[in-house]
Formats: sequence, structure tokens, C-alpha cells
Amino acid sequence: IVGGNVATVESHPWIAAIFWHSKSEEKVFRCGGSLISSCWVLTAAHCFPDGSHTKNHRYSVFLGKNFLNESDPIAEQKFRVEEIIIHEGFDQSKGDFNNDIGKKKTGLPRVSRRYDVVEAVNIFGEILCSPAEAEGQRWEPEHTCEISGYGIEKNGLWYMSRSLREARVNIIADDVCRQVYYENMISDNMLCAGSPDWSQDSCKGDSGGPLACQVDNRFFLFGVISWGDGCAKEGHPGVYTRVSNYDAWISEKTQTVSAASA
Ligand code: 4AZ
Repeated sequence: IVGGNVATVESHPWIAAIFWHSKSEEKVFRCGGSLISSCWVLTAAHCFPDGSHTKNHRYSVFLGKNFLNESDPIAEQKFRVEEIIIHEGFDQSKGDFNNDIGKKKTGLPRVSRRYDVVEAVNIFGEILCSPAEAEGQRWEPEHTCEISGYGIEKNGLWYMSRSLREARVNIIADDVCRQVYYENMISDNMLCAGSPDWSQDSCKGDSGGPLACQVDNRFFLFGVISWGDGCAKEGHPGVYTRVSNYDAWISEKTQTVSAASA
């Protein structure tokens, strides 16, 4: 996150941190994610390059993490990953990040190290609502939303943020984003958001994390942090996967898999 503030998991209780484990058990931070139900974390497909989504045992998911590289025995929970589902239409070879959406099932009953959780609800008992639940409420251009993550704080830095950070960005009208900012690179599956003075943005390492918008006192997951030309660059807003286009896909995948494994 560029230009935002330090945040705590109390105000972003659905934020997930996804790690990859090397063969030598080194733990490498990979991406952000959002807890969207008791067993599922939604993230970006491009977080799993080269078919690495089939190696689910190589990943772990943390909830409740305030500091990326420090463990917090009180707030954080660690989960194994049971399965990673990538959208069928995601084609990284084309480089356009269309359908940049994937889901991970966190391995539930077996997981919790410190808590006797039966459900992987985070300790706050809160999840992000899907846009489908917004009951006809559509986001409007200029609606202010929040992004959060552990990504780099400035373009070009090689190290992630030490702590969770948040920033505020406004939804940008589709035609403006398409015609003014990113000529024809924005598909219907994407939406753009930026801060009016271009000072706040998502950045490398924030991918997969939430663009969450508040409607009537509830937060809805409107976007998955996906890509952009640089970070906090004037005229180059962040681009997000438009989650509302995937409501059917999300419920199909979560239902099928849980039925199959029941
Ligand atoms: C990235 O590399 C990335 N400014 C994420 C978000 C944005 C740019 C790059 C948007 O993961």
C-alpha cells in the first residue's frame, strides 16, 4: 500500500496473508486475500504462477496478522490450504490479467494451531460480504472504498511492509478508465480505483487483497487487487478484478467442492 496508514486486523478482520513454503521450509509472503466465508479465501489467480496452484500443500494462509514477519499468538491463526481453484478463463500467457481471480479453501477442522476452531471464522467472526448480497446496491463512481495489504510502500522497494496498511481510493467510471487512463486494456471484468491526488494506491505484494466498499454500514468485497502501471502514479489508477461478475462462479465453486468433500 502506497500513501496509506498503518492498520490493524481489528478494522480489516477479513484480511488474509498467503505464504509459499520453499522445499527448505522457508516461508515467503506471496499475496493478500479476503475471507469470504468460513472456509474460503478469495485472492488473485496470478498469485499462483506456472500451475503452482496444484501444489496446495506448499501454501499457508494466515488470518489476524498485524505484522507480516512476526507471529502474534493472540490474534493470528494459521491455516493449511486444502485446495486452490483458479478461474477457467484466466490466461496468464496473454498477460492481460482477465479473470484474475482464484479461491483457496483453507483446510479447516485440522488446522488451527492454537484455537480449537471448528469453523475458520476469524477471531472477530466477521467476513466480507459478496457484492451479490448488496441487494441491488451498485457501487457508484466516486464511491470511496478501502484497500488493505502488506505490499510495498513505494514503487521500487524490494521489501514488503512490516505491518498491515490501509488506504482509501475512489471508484473510477469505466469509460473514463478505459478511454483516459488505460486505453482498451480494461475488460468488463476489471474496475479501476484511485485517490483523487494519486497519492494512495495498492502496490506489489497487495495483489489478491480486498477493495472493500461500505454500503449501509457493511463492507462488501467489490474488487480483488490485481494490477496497474506502477503505483500511485498520476493517471495510472489501480486495476481490480470486478468481483460482482464472479458471484455465480464463486457460489458454484464453493458449493460443489464442499458437497464433494462432505
Ligand atoms: C503488483 O505488482 C501490483 N497500483 C498490484 C497493484 C498495482 C500495481 C502492481 C496497482 O502486484
